[in-house]
Amino acid sequence: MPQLPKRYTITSALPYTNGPIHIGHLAGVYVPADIYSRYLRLRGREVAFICGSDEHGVAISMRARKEGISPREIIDKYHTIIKKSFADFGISFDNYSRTSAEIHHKTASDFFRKMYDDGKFIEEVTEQLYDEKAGQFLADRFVIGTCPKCGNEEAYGDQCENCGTSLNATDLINPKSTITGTKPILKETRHWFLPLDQYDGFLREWILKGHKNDWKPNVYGQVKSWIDDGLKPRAVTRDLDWGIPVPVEGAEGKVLYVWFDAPIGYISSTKEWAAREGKNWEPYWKDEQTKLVHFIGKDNIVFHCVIFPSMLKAEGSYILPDNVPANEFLNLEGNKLSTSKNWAVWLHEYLEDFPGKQDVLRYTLTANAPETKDNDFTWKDFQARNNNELVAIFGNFVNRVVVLTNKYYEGIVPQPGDLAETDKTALAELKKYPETIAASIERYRFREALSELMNVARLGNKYLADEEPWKIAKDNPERVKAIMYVALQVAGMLSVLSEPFLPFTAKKLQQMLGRPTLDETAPWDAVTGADDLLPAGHKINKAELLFSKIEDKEIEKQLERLEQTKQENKSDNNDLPPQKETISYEDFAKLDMRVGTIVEAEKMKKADKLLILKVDTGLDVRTIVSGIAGSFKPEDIIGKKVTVLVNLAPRKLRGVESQGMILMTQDSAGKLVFLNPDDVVENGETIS
Ligand code: B3M
Ligand code: ZN
Repeated sequence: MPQLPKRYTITSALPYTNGPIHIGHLAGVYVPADIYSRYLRLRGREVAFICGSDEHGVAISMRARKEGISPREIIDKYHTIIKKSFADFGISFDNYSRTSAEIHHKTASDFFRKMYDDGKFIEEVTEQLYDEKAGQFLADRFVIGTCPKCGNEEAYGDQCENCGTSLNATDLINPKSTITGTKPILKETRHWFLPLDQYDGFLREWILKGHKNDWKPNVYGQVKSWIDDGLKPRAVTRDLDWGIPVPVEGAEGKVLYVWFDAPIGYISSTKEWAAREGKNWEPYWKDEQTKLVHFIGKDNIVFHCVIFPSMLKAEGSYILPDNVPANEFLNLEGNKLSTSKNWAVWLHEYLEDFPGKQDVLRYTLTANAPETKDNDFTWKDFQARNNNELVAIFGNFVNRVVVLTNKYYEGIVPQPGDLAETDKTALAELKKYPETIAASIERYRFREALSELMNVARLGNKYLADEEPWKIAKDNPERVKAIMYVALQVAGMLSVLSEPFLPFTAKKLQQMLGRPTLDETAPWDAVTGADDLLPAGHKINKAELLFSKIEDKEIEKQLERLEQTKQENKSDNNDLPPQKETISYEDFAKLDMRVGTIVEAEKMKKADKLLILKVDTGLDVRTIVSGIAGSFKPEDIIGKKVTVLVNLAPRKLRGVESQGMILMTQDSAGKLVFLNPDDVVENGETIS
């Protein structure tokens, strides 16, 4: 078993209280952080698992404007909903605070003040974007424009969510106010800047040299590219009326930048917890022996790996994170999750439709976690994972063991007598799992860890299927005792190892097995190598179902709901481009459009977006290169009827000549859709 530090501070990103929580949040941040924390507690470590609501910043002000209520009402509303969702899904925070709390205002103010007194900021009057119509400076989400790095036209004033680059509002090309839609002017204002350029050497030494091998490649790569691009001073104050006042004279009407105060929220939340528990918070943030780990989504990497560590370094008395295992994003049914488009599975709504099935969602989200690349959640996969894995493997095994033990021995674990080779092999294999799963968790590979957990259940299932105790119950009762004893040990192991992943199930299973409550300080270590997890003579309880089948109609209901969301988005989509200028009939008649069929399709090498198609146009079979690989897999579109513009001048794309264009439109979520006539139309028919 790997040796571990004695103490851990584990943080998970503080969610903005500008909406409820959906499956993307859970999969990317909170479930992995919870698995990690629960595992460490089972290993007897001192753990502070910390979170809270992020209640400042423009995200909140904007939501308040949208709902027509005050920021205070917004944060109270969503803080309550979010906190409840976390509790409902068994996210085992030691403390869930909020950045509007007094202790946070004080901690963040003091932090700023200490840096200020130590001369760590640059104070400067610069020109910033100003909305004359709203009478307000624009920063962060109050301004959008084109990202100078990747060309995304909807980059925010502090960050481009497309390429992850952290920006200053004045970097945006064609900035536009999101309050009034007008073009901002430049106006002078005084602010305090953190001179990140002065931390270049520190960051290179600490991350680029020190964490090259233990940080995830996606995190390391992003950080390296920012540092290599050259770090610039960054304003840590704002002209806004919502936030923590800048604790300096002459700063009236100014507040701390939300990304300055929010990460300090981890510290305030730890303080709040320690005060409540009668503990000292300081070792959790200041003792070099403590391991600090930040769980976040990939859009938060720069803040946790560059800005916050530079603040901690500047302040001088804090430890730095040991790791920042950021995840990629989860999509839903092929499209990006979106709060504003309501393209999401909201946790509070999920529980209405699937009461008591928290672990099924935790399981599916972990099995599909976007650990190394963006991943997709589909309802069909959710159903299959429940029915074919949780019900058919885990649940089925446990149920057989418990039912048979009750039937044969009135629930008493039998004395096994001599063990056969197969029994010894099974027990030996079983003993390896605590270590195997631990190794995966330690490396933040939660999908891998979960699949190893399922292998424990598979081992049990296969063992019972091979030994078939029910067939020899009458003729060979001694043999059956040994078999049932071994199977019970597997169930006992499952009841401990499943706890980080499936806490509700583990609890039920522990109750069913009548395990003496695991009062050992480190149950995970205790079960490793234990020969008698459930000793002979121990009494278990009656069987209870751990999982139940999810029917097709339940899944259809969810798919219908999403379909309805798509329709709604379509009907209130005001973003349609304006009509183009009028053309003559002659202009139109120049277009030669035909019905065709895709007969071959393959990916263009080294081009993510392009497919090389062979299309039967009725006139010929020709090559068309089409930028649709983001929406379709080649094998799915062979045989599809499409509309082709056949007289477009040929052009070469990546060396392949494209002889025409397939006409496309898109659905409300941006997924491409063919204009495909009914199959009754023959290839080559003209469109006019
Ligand atoms: N509230 C951003 C987000 O929800 C932010 C995280 C703060 S962590 C200190 O993406
Ligand atoms: Zn960008």
